Amino acid sequence: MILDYGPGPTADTEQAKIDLRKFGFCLIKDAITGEFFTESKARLLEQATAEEEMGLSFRDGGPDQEIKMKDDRIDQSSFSKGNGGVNQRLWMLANKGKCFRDMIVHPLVDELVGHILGQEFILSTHSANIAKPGGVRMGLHTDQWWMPQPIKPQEDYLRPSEIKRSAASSFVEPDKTLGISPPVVANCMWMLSDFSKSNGATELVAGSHLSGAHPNQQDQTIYPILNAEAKAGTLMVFDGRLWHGTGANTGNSDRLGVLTTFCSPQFRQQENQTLGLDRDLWESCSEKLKSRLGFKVWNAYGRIESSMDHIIDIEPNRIKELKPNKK
Ligand SMILES: O=C(O)CCC(=O)C(=O)O
Repeated sequence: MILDYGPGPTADTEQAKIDLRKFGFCLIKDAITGEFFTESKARLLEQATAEEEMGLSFRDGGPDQEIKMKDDRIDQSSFSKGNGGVNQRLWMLANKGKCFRDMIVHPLVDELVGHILGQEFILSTHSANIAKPGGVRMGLHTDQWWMPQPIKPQEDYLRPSEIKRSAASSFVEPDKTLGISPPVVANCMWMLSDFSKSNGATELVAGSHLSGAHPNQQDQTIYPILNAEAKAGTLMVFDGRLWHGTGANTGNSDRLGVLTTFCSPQFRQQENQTLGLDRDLWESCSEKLKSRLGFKVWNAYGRIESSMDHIIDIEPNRIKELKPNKK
């Protein structure tokens, strides 16, 4: 099931669907070109510089970066340049440029993410990862690490809220006779620079999406890791179960990637898109964009009052504590 080779880039979306099923990822060549490409790259670089200048820059992937704890929680200062962080992450891209909002509703997303998740899906995270020289491997993981594993009837199970990113042994070595979970997440990597092994192209293990297992977090040298090497303008779509992670940047140029991550509508979004959306953008958002951001009610979930709600308003009418009229 695990393969030591992957698919080549294609412009044929039917081939891409075959690649998704077999390898867990596909590469669409020239998915983002012309003005869309130029604007996206320029906007990303401009935003990254401004966030850095304003002390907002989030940095990870440093070789000596130490994770600091405060009150039993990871302290935000861990993810700074001063603390040894290298790769720059930008979050909540829905607020940071029309080009990024266009990625959320792109026809290739409709077709390929729709192929994995069905017609309805919502934005989980919209982020960029600028992998910079000196950045180390992120380590293989899946984007649905929180998904409960199949179990035997009557068998005790890991309580869902106790599932951890570090992957319990029952996740690393599951009982495969019980079957596997379906994908409930799909991810899109928009390559805004060439991706090469030396500049930190995404690492992945082809076919791992069908293994039912999660990668061991301690020793990953045993896996046949490939790098998603492709030209700028390529879109990589991948299954939420695929083992992947940022590669080490051993070169001297930045690797520019935008990650648009979707989940099916019954799961929780990683970024709180509905609360986080810049209120000034609401009027310009299409119904499709509002739906993808999570404003659309799905089978009565996500509603505020009536289960008949379709798209909830950004400033909903809240029925508060009421008292009947005195007779
Ligand atoms: O930057 C990449 O290549 C992948 C990033 C990733 O896997 C993640 O942020 O979870």
